[in-house]
Amino acid sequence: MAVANELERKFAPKPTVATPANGSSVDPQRGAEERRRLRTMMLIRSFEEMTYREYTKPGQKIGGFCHLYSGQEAIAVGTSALFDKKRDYLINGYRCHGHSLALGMDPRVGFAELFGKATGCSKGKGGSMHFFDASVGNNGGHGIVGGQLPLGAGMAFAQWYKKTGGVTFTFMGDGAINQGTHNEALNLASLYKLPCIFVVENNGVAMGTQIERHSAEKDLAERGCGYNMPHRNVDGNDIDTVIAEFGKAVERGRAGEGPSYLVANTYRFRGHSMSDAMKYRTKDEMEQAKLRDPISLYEVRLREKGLLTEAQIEQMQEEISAEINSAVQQADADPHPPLEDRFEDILAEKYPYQPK
Ligand SMILES: Cc1ncc(C[n+]2csc(CCOP(=O)(O)OP(=O)(O)O)c2C)c(N)n1
Repeated sequence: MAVANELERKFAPKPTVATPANGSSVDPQRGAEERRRLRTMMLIRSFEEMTYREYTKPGQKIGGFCHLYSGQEAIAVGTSALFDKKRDYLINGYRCHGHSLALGMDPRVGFAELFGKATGCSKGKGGSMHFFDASVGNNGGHGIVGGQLPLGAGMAFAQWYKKTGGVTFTFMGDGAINQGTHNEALNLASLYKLPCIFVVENNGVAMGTQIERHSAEKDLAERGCGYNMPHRNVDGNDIDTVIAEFGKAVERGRAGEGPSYLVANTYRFRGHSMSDAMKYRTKDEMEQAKLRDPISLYEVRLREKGLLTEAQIEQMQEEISAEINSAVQQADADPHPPLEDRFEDILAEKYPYQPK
């Protein structure tokens, strides 16, 4: 199956170094973790590109809004390298497929959610914007821009109150920082020294509105000023930088020193949602962005370090293609939720709400 391979290859620059032609000269254990990270980024890309195909083909089986993460993978996978599933939390906007896969969601479960099937992560009732898996601390995607920020601060409050040592990654887009919730959440999180890591995934546009047209301050890390917490820009296309910089924020949070504000600068290769002709972009801008594709950058780096061979990358691509194809087929064959369950899981049954 060539689709996923082609799409991955499309963005990949030719490696600039001579690399071993097969796995014989590479110790299979050396670099295993790095190759796993690369593989997860590739898996996310393939999942998203397959989602694009499924959404746009005749007889479309995916309904509702759908926002793809292609181009931003290093941020989610870098986060997952630091994430402790037993005590950390993650909360997100609606561009949430990549983070869920990075935390280990089975692609079949993801496609089932997109297809509205009972086996989906939200039993097929949430769709693209509501990928959740509370069992690993994934508190999901949220459709209201900026709505997740106070929730993230609240979850970090619970971690602080219960002294769990956990941290909460609260993701948002660059557009979300203009919401009032941004001010409220950052202020309280810092005032109470909550273990909240605010991550702005700055892909340069809020829908089609460039930063220059939506933020009075162009350096978005500066938007963290005034909250008495570390605030900095991070290269969001470089997974090693993401891990190093986010890692400092994790340490700070776990040590009870309070929140951090990180602006991960990146680019999205697809439109905002599925009906976006991207007229706000030039061809030149897109070409330049592809040169900094996070997957290609990491692939080249691993090759240069002798941690990856041509044979290994080809094997990964083949495995991922098979995995994604099989996930789509299985999800497609899965059942829809029974009609009588249509009002289940929609509203809290009990009022006032009784926590278990
Ligand atoms: C409160 C609210 N206002 C408007 C919208 C419509 N809307 C959906 S996405 C979006 C742009 C957000 O862009 P950004 O925060 O940069 O996130 P990205 O899509 O780049 O991940 C807008 C305005 C919404 N969902 N919620």
